[in-house]
Amino acid sequence: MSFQSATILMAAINETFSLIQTVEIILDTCQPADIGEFIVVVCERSTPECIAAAEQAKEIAETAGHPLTILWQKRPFAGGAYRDGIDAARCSHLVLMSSDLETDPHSVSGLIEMAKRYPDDMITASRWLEKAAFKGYNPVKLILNKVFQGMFSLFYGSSTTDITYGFRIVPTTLYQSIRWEEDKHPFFLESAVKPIRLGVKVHEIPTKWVARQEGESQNSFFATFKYLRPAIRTRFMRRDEILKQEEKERTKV
Ligand SMILES: Nc1nc2c(ncn2[C@@H]2O[C@H](COP(=O)(O)OP(=O)(O)OP(=O)(O)O)[C@@H](O)[C@H]2O)c(=O)[nH]1
Ligand SMILES: [Mg+2]
Repeated sequence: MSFQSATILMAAINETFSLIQTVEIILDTCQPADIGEFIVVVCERSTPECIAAAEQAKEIAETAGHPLTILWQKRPFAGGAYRDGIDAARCSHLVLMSSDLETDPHSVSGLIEMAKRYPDDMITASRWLEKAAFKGYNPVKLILNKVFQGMFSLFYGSSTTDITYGFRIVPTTLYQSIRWEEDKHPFFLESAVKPIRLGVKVHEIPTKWVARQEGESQNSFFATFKYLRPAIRTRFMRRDEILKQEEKERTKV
């Protein structure tokens, strides 16, 4: 497979200017031909200001010649939002990111460049490749994050340094062929470990993380521990348990 263009997928619940800036920075820093479409996933809990921002972002993107779909999610929670977006994506590659500026939109062009070089692989942005990449991260969570990263990469025999961070580019068909299970934030981990279990190669690019300036995270401190479940479950899953039924029939695994 080769890189044709990217679907930029982000969910939004309480973001306004962060969502608009995310779209604007991507339009400013990426080659226009590389951006096939934007999908912004919203739900009933998304604030009216957030919906208005999504509509404004749609106008900005479409004026620049890029379709932007505002998708009302059917599955619940953060994982459900991204899973609905994955089903709707139409480009060869998919960028998974947030709309709260905690996934630096300046890194999208770097992810796309790597996807052109390694179109069959997963390229993840990592906050652990350069010093002082975290700004405003809860110090206790930071230590926990480092410990989790070490544990998970050892457990999976993978050299990835930021397996819990939901900021990456993948071949769209890869994500569409996987049977996803997590509805909530642990989906961000599931969406890294299932491809790894399938033997997909991973490359990383460095990125910086700055705490959101508006709204609040939908993930509580204690919910972080729920990442352990998909991490442990997936480690022992067979390839045919990870893939959807129709994909199993197609590839006869
Ligand atoms: N549509 C939709 N978007 C959501 C939902 N929950 C979270 N989001 C969005 O998903 C993205 C990531 O969610 P956050 O709650 O910021 O989580 P996080 O930054 O990964 O979590 P922490 O770093 O652990 O705080 C943000 O852009 C949110 O707006 C949801 O239920 N529905
Ligand atoms: Mg966030």
